[in-house]
Amino acid sequence: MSESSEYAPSPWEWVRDQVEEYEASGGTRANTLRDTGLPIIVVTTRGARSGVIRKTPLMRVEHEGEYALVASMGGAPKHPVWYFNLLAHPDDVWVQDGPSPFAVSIREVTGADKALWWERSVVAYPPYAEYQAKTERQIPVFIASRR
Ligand code: F42
Repeated sequence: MSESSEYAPSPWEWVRDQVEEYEASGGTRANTLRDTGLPIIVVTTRGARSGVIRKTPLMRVEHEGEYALVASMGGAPKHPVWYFNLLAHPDDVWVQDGPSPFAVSIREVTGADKALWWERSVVAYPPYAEYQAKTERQIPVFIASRR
């Protein structure tokens, strides 16, 4: 089942539509979060249980060719599902930042490394700070590096 290439679009319409338009335009349209003007990337994961392909837009937090994947979900009390997909299938992850997706290796950061990437994340997308303030969970951050 984990070899499935079936794509299961997000149940959230605005997310599904953003992925569709971003992909169809090679990243030239639908490449910001709504009217913020701040850039996004699209991350592909494999479902932890279903094994199907999932696509998740995230804010673009790039530094020297690496990307932070911030599991903020607007400061909700629970981690987003894609966080668990990354843990379950770390070797099946792609990032699209422009015309086409590329395979990445991922690592979750903690301690000083996380503090540094958190700072970069908040510079890229200031509301992350508010999201962390409003939830008791520690918002996880993964780093994606091109393979
Ligand atoms: N979310 C963030 O967390 N951080 C961001 O920086 C961010 C930016 C952003 C920018 C643009 C945009 O359009 C959306 C943005 N989002 C951001 C929202 C993000 O794209 C996700 O929609 C959000 O984080 C929620 O992710 P989620 O994985 O929890 O999505 C839910 C709604 C979802 O897709 N649920 C599916 C469903 O059918 O209910 C299940 C998906 C799934 O992966 N299931 C797994 C499987 O095996 O298939 C496991 C199921 C299980 O129970 O274990």
